[in-house]
Amino acid sequence: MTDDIAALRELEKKVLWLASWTIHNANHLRENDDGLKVGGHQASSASLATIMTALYFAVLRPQDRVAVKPHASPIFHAIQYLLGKQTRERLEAFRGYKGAQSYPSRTKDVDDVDFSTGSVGLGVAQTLFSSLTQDYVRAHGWGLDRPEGRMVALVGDAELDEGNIFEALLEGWKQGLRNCWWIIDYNRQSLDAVVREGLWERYEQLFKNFGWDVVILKYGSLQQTAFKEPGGEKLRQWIDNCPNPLYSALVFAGGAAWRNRLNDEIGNQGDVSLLIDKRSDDQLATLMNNLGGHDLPSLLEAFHNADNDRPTCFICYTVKGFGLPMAGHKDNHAGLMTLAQMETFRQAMGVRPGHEWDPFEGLSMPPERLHTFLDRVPFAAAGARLLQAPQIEVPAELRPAFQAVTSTQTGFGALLNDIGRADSEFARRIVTTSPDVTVSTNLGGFVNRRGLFARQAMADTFKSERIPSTFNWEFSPKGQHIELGIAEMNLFILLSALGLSHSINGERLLPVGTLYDPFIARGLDALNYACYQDARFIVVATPSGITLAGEGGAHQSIAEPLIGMAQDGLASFEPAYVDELAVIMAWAFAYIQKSGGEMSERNWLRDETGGSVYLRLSTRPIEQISRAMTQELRQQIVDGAYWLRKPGPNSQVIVAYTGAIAPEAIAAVGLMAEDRRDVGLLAVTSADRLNAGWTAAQRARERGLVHARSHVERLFADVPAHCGIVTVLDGHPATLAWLGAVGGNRVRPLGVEHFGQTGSLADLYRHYGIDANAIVAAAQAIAPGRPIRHLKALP
Ligand SMILES: Cc1ncc(C[n+]2csc(CCOP(=O)(O)OP(=O)(O)O)c2C)c(N)n1
Ligand SMILES: [Mg+2]
Repeated sequence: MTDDIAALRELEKKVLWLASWTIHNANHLRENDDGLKVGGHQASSASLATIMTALYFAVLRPQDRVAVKPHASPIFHAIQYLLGKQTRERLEAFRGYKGAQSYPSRTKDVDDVDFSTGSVGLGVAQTLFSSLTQDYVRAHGWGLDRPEGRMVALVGDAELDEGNIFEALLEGWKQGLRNCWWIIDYNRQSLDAVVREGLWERYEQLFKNFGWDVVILKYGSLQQTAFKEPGGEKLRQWIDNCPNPLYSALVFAGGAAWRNRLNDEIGNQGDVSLLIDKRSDDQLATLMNNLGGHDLPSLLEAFHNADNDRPTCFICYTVKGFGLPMAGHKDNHAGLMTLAQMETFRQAMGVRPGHEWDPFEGLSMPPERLHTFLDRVPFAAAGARLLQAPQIEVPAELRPAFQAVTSTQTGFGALLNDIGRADSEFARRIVTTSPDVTVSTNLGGFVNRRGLFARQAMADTFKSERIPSTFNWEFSPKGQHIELGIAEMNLFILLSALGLSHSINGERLLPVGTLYDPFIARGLDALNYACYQDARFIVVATPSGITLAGEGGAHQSIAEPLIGMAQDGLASFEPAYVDELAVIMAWAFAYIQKSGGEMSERNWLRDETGGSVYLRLSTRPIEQISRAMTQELRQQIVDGAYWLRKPGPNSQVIVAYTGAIAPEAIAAVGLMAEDRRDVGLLAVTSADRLNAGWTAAQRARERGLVHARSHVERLFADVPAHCGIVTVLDGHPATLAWLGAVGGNRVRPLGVEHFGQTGSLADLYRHYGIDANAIVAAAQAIAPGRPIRHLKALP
């Protein structure tokens, strides 16, 4: 153990050096003419150097997973470099093209990042939901050949201002969270300032209230020894009473300043003056900086003592910028060391010029011993950390029975209910979740069949009391639905955790989450985060748009189709008919499992690379089309559009519609058939994929692949240039407005731009200009000809 501590002390020093050098190199030394010198790393990283040294080199096991505080990325990469998982080239290119990423990234870094971080608060919650996911997987009897891991978040103290952390905390308590550590880097500084006094007490109470153990590491071992000296108790009291800004200021000012201040305030109190006097300025500074979070023995003891599966919060007192000249300064967040400061630091670290990247340069322990130590680090013992899981076979077709008049939301419920009926591996791997809208998004049928998940079984009291109820609300370890509280942030972070199970647990899940479409915005950053990490899931957003009529403007979504188009890693669909939905869902369950493939030249989409899927559905019952599903139609639905009525060669106008306003589009085409030639009707099932294919095909042509054609270009191949296009959807009109640019046609995009309100469907469609009449009026405006007889005067 003594030997271990000695090696860890050496590595702590080395990690701090390498991280500081990486940042310095990126900001001062590398050829960089864009003038973008951004800090926010140096001081923040140094704050966690000791804690991360203790964790990665001594405490963590291969099965443990970590979300590293975003700005501690250089420390993380330095540790991986010492463990042989990161290259010097990438460290030299830190923050540069193809270099180590500024914030740890699962997909862009090569050194086995468990969870990406960047937008503060999200990585923290991700560990909690990953722990629940691990419980889910194991309770279903999967992955039992692997040891159970612990999910660990390294948390900035100001990061705890993010509300999503508390939303997660409450959910964790409800779900019986285990195996989760949150280690708070309590440096009492945020980006701009010093945090409020006494925050730790609030945190302590809060975490205890939610059933967590709380361990406070305030004083380091040097301080604890000093407190036992005569006068030591007075020193402790002084430390306890010292306001955060003053402590930070004195850390920055150094030993002489500590001496003056301590002498002024407690120096006349007998024994304590001796305690101060017998130390040099440097020794005094070392003592006062020796907070728990910078003391290896205290950290190791605390971590090793927490040898159980209880959720535990460690509040570790630290100094932001520890060991660097900017330590403690309130402005240090973006602080960079000057060339002169780095030179002094280099000398103090015993690093010779030209040997800055040598792993053991300047250390006093012989390299062989350090090698031997590193070879035995438990964390690195089990090889690659990103796991794989085989794909689950998905039925080629889903064929639910549905009514002649029905909605996509009802169809979705019927589809999942059908899947839930079968005893297949496919059905077993599906896990559904919803933030308190399970019943109102039609997941109830599936949940009735497959049950709710909880580690401990819980009977449905209504059922046991024999009170009739439509829904069977029984919890068991075999259940396949995770019921969440209302917080949409939690939905997306849980989907992120479930959707990474193949990589984290080596066991694939097929997650399906539901919520109301407008509330996507509520969890949007978490959705973006899930996609950024390449988590795989299907999110079903229903109901949507002003089609929600009577519910009014607070529940009617407008911008979501644009989110669906713009969100990377998410293929978005808005089908009008249930047979389309069935095709899309069968495709989606396979798509979320794909990885690594090339872009397809067929449609210029990344179908073989895979991603997540967003389905925007509706509660509006519409008359279904009775038709056979052909292979060709199936493919076109998935590619994004098909002709419901193919325009002739002399077509004057085309109506392109998406989603639940299909009946209005069909009616409009009928109304103008006598007065405009060859009217076409394009059913757009995915504006997102249609647009993405078009963009990619253009890019391919610009690179010389002259024959590249996207699906939409093929659809429009015979449309004459004079033909006008009216686009329409229950969402923002920009979603389809670009269609005019494909073949250079005039376009009039209809949709919803302003907050909705209550009313009947007819009232609202008329008011917002997406009813049949508005479509006809738009067609008349852009496709001149004789007056369209059926056009009524618009109100
Ligand atoms: C959601 C989000 N908002 C703002 C930021 C910008 N930001 C990065 S770090 C930071 C302050 C972090 O303070 P703390 O968590 O205490 O970390 P420290 O740097 O003190 O270690 C802020 C505001 C961010 N990364 N994410
Ligand atoms: Mg802080």
